[in-house]
Amino acid sequence: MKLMNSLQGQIVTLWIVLAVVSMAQGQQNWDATVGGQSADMSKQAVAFLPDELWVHAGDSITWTFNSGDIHTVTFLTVGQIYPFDQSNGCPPITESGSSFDGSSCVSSADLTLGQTYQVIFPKAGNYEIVCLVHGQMFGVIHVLDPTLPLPYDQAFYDEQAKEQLKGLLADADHHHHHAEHQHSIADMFSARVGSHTKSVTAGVGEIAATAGGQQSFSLVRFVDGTVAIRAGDTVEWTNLDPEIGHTITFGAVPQDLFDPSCSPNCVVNTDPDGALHATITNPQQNVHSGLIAALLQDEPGVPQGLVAPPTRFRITFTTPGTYPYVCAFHDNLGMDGQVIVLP
Ligand SMILES: [Cu+2]
Repeated sequence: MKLMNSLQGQIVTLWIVLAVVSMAQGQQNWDATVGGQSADMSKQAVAFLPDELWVHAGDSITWTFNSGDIHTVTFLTVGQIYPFDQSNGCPPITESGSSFDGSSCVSSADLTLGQTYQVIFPKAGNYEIVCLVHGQMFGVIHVLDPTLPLPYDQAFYDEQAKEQLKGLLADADHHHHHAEHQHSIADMFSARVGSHTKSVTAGVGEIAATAGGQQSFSLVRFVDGTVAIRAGDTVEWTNLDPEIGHTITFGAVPQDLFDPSCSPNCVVNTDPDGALHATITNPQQNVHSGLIAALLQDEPGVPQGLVAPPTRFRITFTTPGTYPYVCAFHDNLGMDGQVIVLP
């Protein structure tokens, strides 16, 4: 009996020691990552990696950004409208080390390769993490009372982040097939409307679901982006990425990246099927498509929208010459191409 008591006493003491240790660990910092990419930056993982973590109230998470493409770490309040752009997002941007307890939003700026952002979670709750640049990129942070056990440790999350990144970037081959398939459909369609049209895929992507949110893969390239045509022919660019918008930009990059523009002495018209269409008469003209994006999915409770932004951009070239172009959003990742107009 006495032995039992002493044993029980030791167990209780051990339990208290463990509890104190785990409470002390309750003020722990966790590490997670945002985005990832291949060496040439063409393949982008548009994701929080991992996108679901369990931490204790009082803990913090430090996110390290791992891609040339920009992202944000943002926690909006329940009922807050997801903004159209960063500038009316969570104003103003909150500094790294801010606390989020659900009562007011916190958000990093647009961050890129090597930058970090930390958030402290003082209050238990389940909080969605979003990126204000990419609407289909989100996850969840479960903040538990410090007396409750946590299911995973840092080593688990490190491994999971690595696996998820590998999985997303490995989708690349599949996506190339996808692009070629679409390409041939576009050519068939073009053949019916006129044989003088060339198609270029302006980005390809795919969204993957996880239990905690969504992650996606993007090929940030003009697929077969260098084309040779005859004067008078038309090139058509189509975005096949459900996550990332692109531009097709010849000449000077304008201030306003989201709207189409053309100068001097040219206009961007809208074709009957909703595609934008410009005519370039010389290599000195500046032609900008504005945002070209795959149509967004409908969401329950959200009003039916216009069929916008445009999915396709067409340019008819009337004059022989060499016409280099870029995506004004992703020039830094090497997203460019060239149109060679033969007589
Ligand atoms: Cu782009």
